[in-house]
Amino acid sequence: MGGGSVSIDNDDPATGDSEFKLANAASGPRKHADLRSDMFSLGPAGEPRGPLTISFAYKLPDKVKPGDNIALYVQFFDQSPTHINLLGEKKILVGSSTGDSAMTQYKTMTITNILAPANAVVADIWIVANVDEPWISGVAQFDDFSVTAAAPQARATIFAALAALLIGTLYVRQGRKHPLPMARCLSGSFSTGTSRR
Ligand SMILES: [Ca+2]
Repeated sequence: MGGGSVSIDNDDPATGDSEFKLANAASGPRKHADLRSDMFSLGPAGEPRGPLTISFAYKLPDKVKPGDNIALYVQFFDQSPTHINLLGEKKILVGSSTGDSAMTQYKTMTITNILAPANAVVADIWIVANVDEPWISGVAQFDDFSVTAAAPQARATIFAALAALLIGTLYVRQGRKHPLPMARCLSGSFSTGTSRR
């Protein structure tokens, strides 16, 4: 962070005892603030995956200037013992893009159908004020983040049907069975449920 500020505060949570707070009120390349979650697992690369849903609560209590937005990125990475590479990201804007200003209550934002790159194994959420998108509209509060991934129902069903055909073929040819691939599901969340004081 630079110029702006980042904190976990206890004064105005959406739920629980605390909330994340970013603030930046001055323009210029050195004036910004950002907050990044821990990385969370997406499950093994190459496995069938359902689309992700991200949900969070936000409140922009100050007057939001035209064109100002806080940018949230869901970032997808591959990972090995020697490297970690950004493979893709989903960008979400709140602020003038969502028509919010001088909010007196939190709103919940839910984004569905986010597709992770096939080779991604971990992801994080990066919340940014005044880097790619201008933000000199003061405080932005966030709480109650969650990321879920549905089991890949439709694809799993098709895959299972194909696998059954293949197994039938193999059974005829080789006289033995192969195990069915298992559909995977993940879920994770992070929030500021506990006071740090
Ligand atoms: Ca909270």
